[in-house]
Amino acid sequence: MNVLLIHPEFPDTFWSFKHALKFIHKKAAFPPLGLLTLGAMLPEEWSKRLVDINATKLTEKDLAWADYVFISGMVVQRESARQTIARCKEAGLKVVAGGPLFTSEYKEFEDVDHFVLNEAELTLPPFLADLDMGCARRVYKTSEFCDIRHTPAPMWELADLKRYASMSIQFSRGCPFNCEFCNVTTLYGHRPRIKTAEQIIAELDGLYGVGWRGQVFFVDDNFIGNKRYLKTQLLPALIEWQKDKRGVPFFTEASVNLADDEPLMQMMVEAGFDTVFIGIETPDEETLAECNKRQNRNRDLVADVKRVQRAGLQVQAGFIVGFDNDTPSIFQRQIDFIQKSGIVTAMVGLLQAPPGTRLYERLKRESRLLGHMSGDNVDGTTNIIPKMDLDALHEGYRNILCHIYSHKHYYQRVKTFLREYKAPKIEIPMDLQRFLAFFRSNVRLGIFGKERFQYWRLLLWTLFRRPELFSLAVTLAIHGHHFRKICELRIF
Ligand code: B12
Repeated sequence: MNVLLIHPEFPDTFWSFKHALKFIHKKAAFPPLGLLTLGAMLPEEWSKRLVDINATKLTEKDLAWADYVFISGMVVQRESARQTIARCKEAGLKVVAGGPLFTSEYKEFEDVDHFVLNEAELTLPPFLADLDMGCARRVYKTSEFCDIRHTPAPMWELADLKRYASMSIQFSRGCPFNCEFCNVTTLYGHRPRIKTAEQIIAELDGLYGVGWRGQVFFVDDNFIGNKRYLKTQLLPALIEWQKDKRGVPFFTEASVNLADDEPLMQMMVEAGFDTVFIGIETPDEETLAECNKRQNRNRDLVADVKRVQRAGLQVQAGFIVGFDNDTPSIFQRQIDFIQKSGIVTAMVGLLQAPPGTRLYERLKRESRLLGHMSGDNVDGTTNIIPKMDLDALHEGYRNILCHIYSHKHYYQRVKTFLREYKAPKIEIPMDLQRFLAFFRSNVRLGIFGKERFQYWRLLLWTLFRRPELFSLAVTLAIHGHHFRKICELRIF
């Protein structure tokens, strides 16, 4: 059996990093971890090929080779998934679909032969058994959550690692919190399920063994969901692992209560973490109560962010406008918060209601739903009828993005951040590619870019004040270029 594992294309979005990837000659930011993991669960005797359309083309030769196609994706890849499925069906192939897009919207994909939904650890074995007996059903799904201590390590060898800017690895699934707008608990459960430290070390060894040097993203919904295990098992094992390795820094996602735990932050930094994505959402106390983001309440969130930065973790964060409680003053308050906290990568979106969330159910009851969400939470669209006038909301949203990603304010924010940030423990060594990226940024941003004045000023400032953060300053300047392109494309 010849199987093609296909990952549809991401549109040009905030998280695609397309305009930044050009500087480092990479095709995509992250590999499709779901498909690489699925590959390891399929029968060993099957021949497998990965086609990540973000990194390579799906050719006629691939289609002619295959007997079956296994396609994955998230909602934001909907359009490319549709086109790809149509192509595969035209080529006479059987299509099996799974992953978050299909788990959320499988009813809308009529051409797919089999849906193997939710976690493949649970739904794939019965599908494979039925397929073997020639009686495979159309839909396999479950409301249970699997024990990921039995999840196999991803088949890294299926991916051409050179095409990616970062690698991904997963330690846990699920989140102990219950924010009204988030579908993580529906999809992955409330009780964080974890892999063992041994599994993670084996996965990292696998990556290191195939030659990976560079960032590794722990794609957990909330990395600190089980602090005890982190402190006693995983982080000590990672600290040990790093001792004889070079150039593999980590980053992840966590809740803001990380800021309360100095020893935990220190251990994470010691283990090689240098960045963490945190859901801040809003600086407004009442709005935090509205969306049940209790872990963010009754805090000085700016001080929390600074504490995490000072510990040695760059904070990236998500923000949302369009909550019922929001008034027109929220736009300036979000801007002030983002600028003051020095959160360089600030993902600001309009409130959307993903199916399966408590928000979705509430707005359905209130007849305030408008069909599907786009899946891109930074494109200025929403699938809800907000309380605030929609034009005012759009205008305010546009103002936030125009402000925080304007040259002046973006570079100002980078500087605010670099002032606080404790330099990371692990450096990715300078190689030809990174040197060329520096050269390209000097030309594109420093000579032809409208930001050339701010660009050189930042580099000079960093050189004199924080020379150990120089390469990070260049990276952030390149990211700023990407974010501005996305803003220009969408809303300016
Ligand atoms: C890493 C990640 C990203 C990376 C993407 C990396 C990449 N190339 O895939 C980045 C940072 C780019 C990203 C961005 C976004 N993401 Co994201 N992301 C994740 C995250 C945290 C981990 C994904 C992962 O690798 N999981 C590990 C693998 C092993 O799990 P998996 O992919 O689900 O695969 C399992 C099953 O689904 C199944 N499976 C998967 N594929 C297939 C295929 C077949 C055929 C079969 C049988 C089974 C199967 O088997 C696997 C093993 O169980 C998930 C949350 C999560 N816990 O999964 C959100 C998640 C996928 N993201 C989500 C969203 C909404 C987004 C964003 C819109 C913004 C945001 N809020 O983060 C953007 C959109 C992207 C864009 N470009 O605009 C949603 C998707 C919802 C949906 N229904 O589609 C999720 C589920 C988080 C959430 N809160 O709901 N994301």
